[in-house]
Amino acid sequence: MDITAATSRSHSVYRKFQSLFGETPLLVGSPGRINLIGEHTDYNNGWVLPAAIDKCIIGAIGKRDDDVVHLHAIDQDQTHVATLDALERSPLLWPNYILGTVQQLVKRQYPVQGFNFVFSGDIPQGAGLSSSAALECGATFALNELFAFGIPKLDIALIAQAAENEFVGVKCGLMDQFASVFGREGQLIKLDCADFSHEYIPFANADVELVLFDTQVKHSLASSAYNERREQCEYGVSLIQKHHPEVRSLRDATRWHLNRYVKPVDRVVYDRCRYVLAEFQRVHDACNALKGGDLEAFGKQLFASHNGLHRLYDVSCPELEILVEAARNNPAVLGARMMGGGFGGCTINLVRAVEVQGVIHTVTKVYREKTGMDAEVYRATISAGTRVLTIAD
Ligand code: GAF
Repeated sequence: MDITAATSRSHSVYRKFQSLFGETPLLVGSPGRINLIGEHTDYNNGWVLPAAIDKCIIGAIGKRDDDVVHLHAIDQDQTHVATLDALERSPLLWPNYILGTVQQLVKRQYPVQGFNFVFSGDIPQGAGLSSSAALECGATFALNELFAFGIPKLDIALIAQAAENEFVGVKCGLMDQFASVFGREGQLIKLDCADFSHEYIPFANADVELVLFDTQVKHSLASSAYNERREQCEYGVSLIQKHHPEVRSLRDATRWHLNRYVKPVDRVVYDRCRYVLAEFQRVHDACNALKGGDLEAFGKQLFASHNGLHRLYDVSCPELEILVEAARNNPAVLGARMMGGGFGGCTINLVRAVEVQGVIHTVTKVYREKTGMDAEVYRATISAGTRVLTIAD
C-alpha cells in the first residue's frame, strides 16, 4: 500500500468509528508478512526468515462502559457483537481472530472490559500473507494500548498465536505473529523459534526486488494438511525419543537419528523430517549468502527450499508449480519458491530489479495460458511492525 492509500484508509477507518460510536478512537496498524526461507520450520523449533510488509490491517478501538465487544469489519460490511462472559466462535470467521485474542487475555487475567473495534485491511486473504496473524496481532496490540496492560512485544505475538491455535484451531507456529509484531522497515528477521532470539538482517539491495505471484487459489485441505504435517513431525520425534529421550523436537534430531529410527518405520514421515532438517541448514546458508552480498547463492537456496517443499514435504499444488517453473526458466529470477503453509497462495521471487516488468509479463502470461486464471502480482516492500498510527499516517 502506498502512503496516500494508507492515509486515506486510516481516515476512513477513523471516520467509520466516529460515525458508529461518536467518539475518538485509538488507531493501530498491523502488517502481513512474507517469508524468504524457513518454511514449516517454526513449529519444529527451527529458524525462519520473515519480514513485515506494507500491506496491513488498520484498526480503530475505543472503550465502552459495559462488557460488550462490538466489532465491525468495514470491508465485509459486517458487525459482530458478543459479551465478555460468552465468547463463542462466529460463523463469520473474521470475528474469531479478535475474540480469540480477547479469550487469551482473559485467560491470562488481564482485566479486559467492553470495547468497540472497527477495522479494514488490504492484505489479500488466502494468499499466504498472514492477514489473520495481522488481525490477531493488531487486536492484541490495540487492547494492550487501550487498557495499558503493559504486555511485552513477545507476549503480544504469543497471545496472538495462542488465539490462532486454540480459538481458530490452526496449530501454527510463531513465525507470522512474530513477523507482524517485530517487523522493521527494510529488515528481514532471522528468528530462532526455540528461544525467540532474533537478529535483523538488512534487505537493502537496489539490484533486486521481491515479487509475489498469487495463484488466487487456496485448496480446501490447507488447514487440515497443515495440522497433519505438524503431527507427522511430532510422530517422527516420538520414534527417536523412544531411544533418545533428550530429543524433544526436530531441532535436536540429526540425519543419523532419522535414518536409524524413522526411515524403517514410516517412509512418508521420514521424508517430512528430512525436509525439515535440510531447511534448517538452508536458512543458515541463505543468511550467510545474504550477509556476504551473494544474491545468486541466496536465490539458489530459495529454489532448493521449493524442491523440498514440493517433493518431500508435499505442500505444493499444480498452480504453485506452474509459477515456480515459469520463474525457474527465467534468468532474471535469482530464486523462487512457494511461500507459507502451501496448497495455494503466493510464490516469492527474487528478481533482478531492471527486469521486473519483463518477468511479471512472462510469468503471468504462462500462468494464464496454463490455468486460464490471472495471477495477482504484489511487489513487496519490507515495512515496520504493529504500531500506533496517528491520523496523519
Ligand atoms: C503458516 C503458519 F501460520 C506459520 O506458523 C508457518 O508454519 C507457515 O505456515 C509455514 O512455514 O503461515
